[in-house]
Amino acid sequence: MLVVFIGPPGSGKGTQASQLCQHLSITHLSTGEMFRAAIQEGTELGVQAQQYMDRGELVPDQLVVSMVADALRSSPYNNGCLLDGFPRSLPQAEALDQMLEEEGKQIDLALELNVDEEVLIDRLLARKRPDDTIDTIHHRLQVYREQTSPLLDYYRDRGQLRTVNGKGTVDEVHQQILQQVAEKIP
Ligand code: B4P
Repeated sequence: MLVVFIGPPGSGKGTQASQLCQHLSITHLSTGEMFRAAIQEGTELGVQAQQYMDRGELVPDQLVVSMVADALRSSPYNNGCLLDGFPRSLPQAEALDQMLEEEGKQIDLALELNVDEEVLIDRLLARKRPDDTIDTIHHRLQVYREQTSPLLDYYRDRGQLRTVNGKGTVDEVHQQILQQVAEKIP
């Protein structure tokens, strides 16, 4: 089972991905977490990624795609995998499809977490991560609208998209996600 989560910053991708992966016993692959780990470890990738993350920009596609390709090659995801925060642009989605195609696989479900911007801003300001300043948040929301939201049509056209209202409590959203997963992947 291969699932991708799409949603603006603060929509709860990380929160819900952890719960779903635990529930289904599948591998959780979060590009945001991978970059934060690289920054923590002070690797070359971390140094490069940090300048983009601090500005609320997407890390360049080439860096993200090669990091994900390495992770998919090395991580045992035979039971399935949830990609949390990847893809975030059309070139990333195309690169992912190509990687999977080479292994005779494809995405089973692209799940959109839909949340109003006012709610997102409140959540992100409460989280207090270094990249959660008000200016950066506004920029990240704009980047989402411009670069990531076209993915919704990309996956809709392929019949892979399902949308969940991400505004409820963590548990309410989790229940909706389980329902979508059960309908799409019986
Ligand atoms: P990510 O780590 O993916 O983080 P995010 O989009 O900011 O947050 P997420 O949606 O996971 O929200 P969360 O569950 O934490 O990305 C960080 C940065 O890395 C990006 O800006 C970018 O620079 C870079 N990056 C990552 N992937 C990339 C890619 N593929 N290409 C290029 N660049 C990339 O929830 C947020 C808060 O809300 C939490 O405090 C949580 O507790 C709370 N919350 C969650 N659900 C809630 C609910 N239902 N009710 C109330 N609060 C809730």
